[in-house]
Amino acid sequence: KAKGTPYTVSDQEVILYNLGLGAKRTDLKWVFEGAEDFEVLPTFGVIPTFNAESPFSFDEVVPNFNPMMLLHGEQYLEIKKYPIPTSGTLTSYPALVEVADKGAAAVVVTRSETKDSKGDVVFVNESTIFIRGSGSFGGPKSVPDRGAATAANKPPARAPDVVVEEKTTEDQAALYRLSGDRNPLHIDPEFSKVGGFKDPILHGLCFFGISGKHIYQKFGKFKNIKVRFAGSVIPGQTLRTEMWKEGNKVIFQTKVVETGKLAITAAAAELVDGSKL
Ligand code: HDC
Repeated sequence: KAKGTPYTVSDQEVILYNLGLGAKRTDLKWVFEGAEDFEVLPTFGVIPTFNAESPFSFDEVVPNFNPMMLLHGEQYLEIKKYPIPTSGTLTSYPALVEVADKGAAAVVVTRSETKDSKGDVVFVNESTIFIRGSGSFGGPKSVPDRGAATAANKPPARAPDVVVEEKTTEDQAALYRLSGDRNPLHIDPEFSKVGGFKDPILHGLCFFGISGKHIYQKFGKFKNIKVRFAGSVIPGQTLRTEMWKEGNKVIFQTKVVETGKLAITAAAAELVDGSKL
């Protein structure tokens, strides 16, 4: 049995994560440990496992692996238990699920459970990593259906029910990386250039978290959330989260206002209390 990697949460990790998702000094419940309703934004569920030791390395599972060609493709997060702990130890157990061959790229899916000190599962994560230039190895063309983690979540034809716009800051990635993702793609212009980007791009999990914050603000807690990263975001750009409430589910997509391009597609969150709004 895998050993698991412990991650210690304290108000420091909580506040840093919330700031990374654009919390303001006036959002006391997100930035002041003395606030009565102090809390971490729910997408924090991706952080403990992000900091966990991977049971494999990419060059063992795909050909021609180049870290500069790696992009985050999709993310699914399940939150099994509220409230999310703001202190204590959370242990993650990542495992390889699938490697698919998209011709020009490889897609690698991992799954991880994160447990609290009682041994209860608090978070389940499934991450899809898109590795350009690592395909054509004769692998399966697609990944099997995994329910909510792979759902298409097509938005309805009507105009969105709720829209939230938020401008990221030019320093958003510089701040977000301190929650554990030190990939140079998000900070080093030399690295991002080789990866095909004029400027360092924002972490997928940062704009996933900002959209998740918009859903949380408008609809309350969610049991799970899934996104596809369809386009990149440059720190400083404005995100527009468009949301449609369909029963217990909020289907959403996120656009970059300055370009009109989609950054998140095929996305949805299932609400804990679907009756809100
Ligand atoms: O969609 C394109 C794109 O640019 N997306 C945005 C990527 C991005 O900005 N991500 C966030 C930033 S990167 C990041 O945060 C990395 C982080 O630091 C590290 C995470 C690693 C953690 C490791 C711990 C586990 C792109 C380039 C992804 C795809 O575009 P195209 O090449 O044009 O692909 P397309 O021709 O449309 O489709 C080819 C096949 O691939 C499937 N696909 C497309 N987008 C996908 C995807 N699969 C998964 N995720 C995506 N985002 C398509 O469905 C298609 O497959 P099929 O032929 O079977 O239909």
